[in-house]
This record gives sequence, structure tokens and C-alpha cells, in this order.
Amino acid sequence: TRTPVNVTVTGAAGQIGYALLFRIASGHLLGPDVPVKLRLLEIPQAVKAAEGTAMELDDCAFPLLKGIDIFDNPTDGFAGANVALLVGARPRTQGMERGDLLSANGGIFKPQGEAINAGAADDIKVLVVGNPANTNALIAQQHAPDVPAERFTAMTRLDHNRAISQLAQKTGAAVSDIAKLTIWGNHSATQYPDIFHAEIAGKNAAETVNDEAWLADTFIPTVAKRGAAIIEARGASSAASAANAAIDHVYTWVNGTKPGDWTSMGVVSDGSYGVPAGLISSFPVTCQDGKWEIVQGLEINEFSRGRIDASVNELAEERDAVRELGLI
Ligand code: NAX
Repeated sequence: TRTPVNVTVTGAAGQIGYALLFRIASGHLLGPDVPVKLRLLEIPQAVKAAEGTAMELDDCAFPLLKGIDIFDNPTDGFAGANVALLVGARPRTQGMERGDLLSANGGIFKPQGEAINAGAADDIKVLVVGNPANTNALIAQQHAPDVPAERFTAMTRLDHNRAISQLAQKTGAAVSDIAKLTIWGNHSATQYPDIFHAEIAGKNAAETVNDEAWLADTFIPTVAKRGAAIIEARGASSAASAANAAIDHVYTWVNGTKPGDWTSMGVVSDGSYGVPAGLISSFPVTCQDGKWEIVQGLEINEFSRGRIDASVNELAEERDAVRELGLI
């Protein structure tokens, strides 16, 4: 029998945590034959709530769940971690400037990066969900010099899934018929969902849709502003869909993309497609044997170029801001 995989989840007592932990424990993160041990990391005030969630996890009697430990400090929380899901973050509150938001998150992701560097397992894979996800991932990565940079990723899979769903609804296709969709750039309102290389049952999606006005005025803003629309409707931000995307992201990273398809992940740039090296930006990636690779050689038309550049510029600005604040 396999040794359990240690999965650390930060923000475990939050709403995404509540939707995420049960799916990890039931085998959806890594596969139906992979036992897991959960390490829940919370701030001291939320440890009691995390204990409540742990009681419910016990009450599910999940066959794959081999243990739950709860921590209130990153050093212990990341010790021996094979997979780390960094969900807990400092949300933007009213009147908060971008600098304040980045500083507050630097105070979380710097020590977490250091703790991962010091104590995580050699095969550690990190997914940052907490916003601003790309830049939080950059901060953590910069403080983990002994961990290969490619092990730090940021989540744009929710945006990817949202885009697939919108495209399926527009064309009447099944979601499972849609392939090669790409989210480029930052997980923010500037993100660019690209259907020019996407396929619907093997046919080019942009040609099938053949409606640039819909693309520019409906599809892109609907995907980019979906988070706000969910808050408006539900009175709370996306939680189950975000947890589902985190599951998808790690599952795909570990178990691979399907032949003839790719996914979207925020990964460290090697300079591909004009994205400055070192930025953590969303790209089309394939995964195999637990490693991701940026899809190369795609032709980028003018429509896409401007939108990719705008989102990447925003990432560069965020990086410059955290640099100025001394966070990286
Ligand atoms: P909640 O406020 O419900 O939960 C956050 C939890 O994190 C709280 O329990 C809090 O105590 C904990 N936390 C705070 N600082 C911590 C620290 N230093 N160490 C450990 N735990 C800490 O937020 P929730 O709705 O679960 O969202 C979590 C994050 O995901 C937010 O930053 C949110 O913006 C982000 N999202 C990212 C998405 C993405 O696609 N990348 C989509 C969904 C979501 O908006």
C-alpha cells in the first residue's frame, strides 16, 4: 500500500476550505487510490473552526484519509508537505489601497514561502488560490530559493472552467467537446480568455462562433467579471467552484493533460510569448509525469496580443510594487 501524501491546506476554516477538504479526503485531488494526510493551517483565532471541520471529516469515515493535523504556524503546517494549497489570504477591505493589500499578503506569503523552503518534502507542489494569487505565488516562490521555481503555481483554472462553460452555452456544445482554451495573464479583471486556438469537437472555436463583438463585449467580460457576478447573486464569493478548480488544477498537474488538449495555469514565465521571465502568469500548459510545460508556437493575433500585454503589464506592475515594498 502507498505511503499517504501530505496535503497542507491554508485557510482551512474558510469557505473555500470547507468545500475543498472533503473532496481531497475522498480522493478527487490525487486519485481514487492515493491515501492522504491533511495538514490544516489556520490563524490562531480560526483553529477552533478548523477543528470543527476536522470533526466532520472524521465523521465521513473516508477510506483514503489517514490523518488530520491542525496548525497555527507555517513552520509546522508545511513540514513534510507534498502538496500545498495556499487558500488563506488577506482580502481587500473597504478603503484599502493596493499597496496595503500587497503588504498584508506579503506578511502571509513571505513566511509561508520560507516555511516551505525549510521543511516541505522534496517533491512539493504549491498552488496559490488566495488573491492576488499570481503575485502571492511570486512572493512565496521568491522566499523559497531551494525549491525549483516551477513548483509554485497560481490558480486560473476557475477562469478556464468558466470560459469553457460560457463557450459551451453559446454554441450548444457539450463542455467535454471543448479543448485547448487558454487563460492568459493575471487572475484579475484583465485576464484574457482566448478561444482562437480552442476547438469545439475538433473545429476551431473562434471560426465556429464567428462573432468578434460577442467575444469582445460579452464572452471576455462575462468570464473576467464572473467572480463579482457570483458575489452579487449569492451574497458571498465563489467557494465550491473555486474549490473544484483547485482540485482540477492539482489533479491535472499530477496526472497529466489529455492528449490533444491543454489547460491554463499560472506558472513562472521563461519569456515565452513575450511575458517577462520570472513573472507568474497564466499560460496554456500541458502536464505529464507531474511536470508542466508551456505550449509553444501558437500564433498570437492582434486581438489577443493587446489583451495579453495589458494583463501581463498589470503583473509586472504588481511585481514592481512588491519589490518596492521590500516583499521580494
Ligand atoms: P474566507 O475568508 O472564507 O477564508 C479565508 C481563510 O483564510 C480564513 O479562515 C482565515 O482565517 C484564513 N487565513 C487568513 N490568513 C491566514 C494565514 N496567514 N494562514 C492560514 N490561514 C489564514 O475566504 P475564501 O472565500 O475561502 O477565499 C480564500 C481566498 O481565495 C481569497 O483570497 C479569495 O480572494 C481567493 N479566491 C481565489 C480564486 C481564484 O480563482 N484564484 C477564486 C475564488 C476566491 O475568490
